[in-house]
Amino acid sequence: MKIPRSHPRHRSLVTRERLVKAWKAGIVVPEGLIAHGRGEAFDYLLGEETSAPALVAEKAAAAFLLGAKRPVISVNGNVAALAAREVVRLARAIPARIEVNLFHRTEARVARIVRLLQRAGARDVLGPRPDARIPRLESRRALAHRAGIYGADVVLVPLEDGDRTEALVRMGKAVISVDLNPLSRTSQKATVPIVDELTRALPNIEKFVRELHDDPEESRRIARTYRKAGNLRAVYSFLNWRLRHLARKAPRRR
Ligand code: PTJ
Repeated sequence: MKIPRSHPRHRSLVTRERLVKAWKAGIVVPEGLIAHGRGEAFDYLLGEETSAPALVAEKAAAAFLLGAKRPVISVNGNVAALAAREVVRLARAIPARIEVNLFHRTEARVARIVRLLQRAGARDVLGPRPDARIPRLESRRALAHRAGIYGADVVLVPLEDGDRTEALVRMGKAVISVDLNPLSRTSQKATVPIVDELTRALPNIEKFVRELHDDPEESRRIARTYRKAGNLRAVYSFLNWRLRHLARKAPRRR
């Protein structure tokens, strides 16, 4: 479907079309379309812009990734469809490994997502033939690589489900999430929850990675002084401010 450029929701409609196309191509699962709708609803409330607290979390994420010995970026269907290029650019800047890890795992879909990432410039993508299991995780998301998520010290998990975030934290890893829902179990359980839209968050993290690359001392300071509870409180305050602002702007009578 051709979406007119003049449509006030052009970007949102294009993104939706992209996901539907990716669903038809066997990259995204139908559940991924539902997840996207949920994300969009939160993005409306957040004003469809990166908030100041999200920016703080993105800088902290960059610092954690730069301080890691074995950083890994986990990719699922939605992430591949919306941000394959952004993932590859970020992985190169850190540098980090990329692993395809799916909740609704089939080997055919893993292979398709690996190919998509390769077309976006990725090399040595992990995902097929996993050789480890994340303990106490029943879903097929438990299948992982020793050279990737299983052995990582810092894992970036965009659009995650809470179970795996919790399981990875239990393994002693620092988990960075990207999830527009500040109330999700993922946002609650992650070490560094980023409440922002994926395609805004990844380039922001990359920008901070490039800025902090040559300043390890500042990077360490940022990671040390980051406070998750305070940051999430700031996200709630921002939402509160947004809603009050909208209430003030709303017409009093017809
Ligand atoms: O490809 P698979 O098989 O691994 O499955 C991927 C999905 C996304 C279906 C799976 O991980 C899943 O079920 O996720 P959830 O539990 O629905 O959580 C997805 C979260 O991502 C929700 O809390 C949404 O608010 C959020 N979200 C959706 N789209 C975006 C987003 N957050 C940031 N940016 C988005 N574009």
